[in-house]
Amino acid sequence: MEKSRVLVVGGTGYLGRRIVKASLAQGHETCVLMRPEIGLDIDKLQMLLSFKAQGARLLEASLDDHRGLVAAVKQVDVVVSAMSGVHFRSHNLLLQLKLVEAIKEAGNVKRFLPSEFGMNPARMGHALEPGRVSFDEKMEIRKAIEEANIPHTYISANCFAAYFVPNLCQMRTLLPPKEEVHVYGDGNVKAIFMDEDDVAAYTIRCIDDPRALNKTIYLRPEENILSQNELIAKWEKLSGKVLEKIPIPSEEFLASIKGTDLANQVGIGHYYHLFYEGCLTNFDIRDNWEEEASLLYPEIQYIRMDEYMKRYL
Ligand code: NDP
Ligand code: GEC
Repeated sequence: MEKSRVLVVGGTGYLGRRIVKASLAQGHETCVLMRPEIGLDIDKLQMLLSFKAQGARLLEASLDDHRGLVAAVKQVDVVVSAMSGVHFRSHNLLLQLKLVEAIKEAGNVKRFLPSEFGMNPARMGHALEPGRVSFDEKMEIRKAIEEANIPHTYISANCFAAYFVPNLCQMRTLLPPKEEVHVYGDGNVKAIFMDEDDVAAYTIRCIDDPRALNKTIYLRPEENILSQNELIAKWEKLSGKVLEKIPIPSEEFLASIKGTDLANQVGIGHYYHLFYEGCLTNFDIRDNWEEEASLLYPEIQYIRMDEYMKRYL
């Protein structure tokens, strides 16, 4: 199949850099937005230069420069945004409205993938304050996309492994617990965990697939649908150590939202929906505007979570 020209926005970010890598690896002509706001961020600049060395083209424009953005967008067929949506990082999802405006005016873009890559915001209408703002903002971007009739794909990527797996779903750390682990409720609620490079690989597979046009694509590979207890058991087996399990009843967990900082309040809300409510797995994918990526792309060999954890041993 003929390859697409892809523009990645947010390309130096945690997910964005992996999307750039996947786009190059899958043979697409890959452009990365270089924002003049880069200033003295020497690491960001070096990363952009390394993309260029790997064959990407750097297109310079600020999100505040409408004409520059339109000119950049006109050079590609597909735009993938991986702008930040994490509260303890920079977090600027609504800036994507400027991107939508530019794509609308340019009129040539065959597919836009906004920054989603988590829970499906369309299923989070009941989400707790203050964490719900990120879902509300993602829905606001969807509304702008759909009102402008921009062809799109929404990627529901579930839990990025590095945020949830090595720490066995503990908050405020990314490292494996050494003695004890706090368990949400009975620990048996199923969530879904994804290697971040696999998120990027599935995302890029979707960009020119008519089956993903104007659809939500869930990344839900069978073997990565796991409960917290199952993750803990995998780590105990790998490490050869047994951890003490400390259950947290849901009321106690929810009460801990009081008196903590905003980023942590957001986190507590998200974890409540994920690990008590089961918001990633308490529904079937059967509506015809939704598809599952590992069924669409069985040739992608996704990383299993015991394999993922080995690097933390
Ligand atoms: P990052 O925090 O790494 O930021 C990505 C990029 O956003 C940055 O590199 C930068 O782009 C851009 N950006 C940040 N601030 C600004 C600003 N003020 N103006 C313009 N651009 C800005 O993002 P993540 O990779 O963590 O998140 C990407 C998506 O993935 C989000 O939608 C998030 O919700 C989701 N996510 C999902 C998780 C999960 O477990 N499912 C976990 C983490 C994130 P540039 O490269 O141009 O400088
Ligand atoms: C699974 O879906 C999502 C996950 C999503 O739709 C949006 C954001 C996320 C996560 O990215 C990192 C954040 C956020 C939810 O919880 C993560 C987090 C991890 C928040 C607070 C923490 O203390 C934390 O410690 C690892």
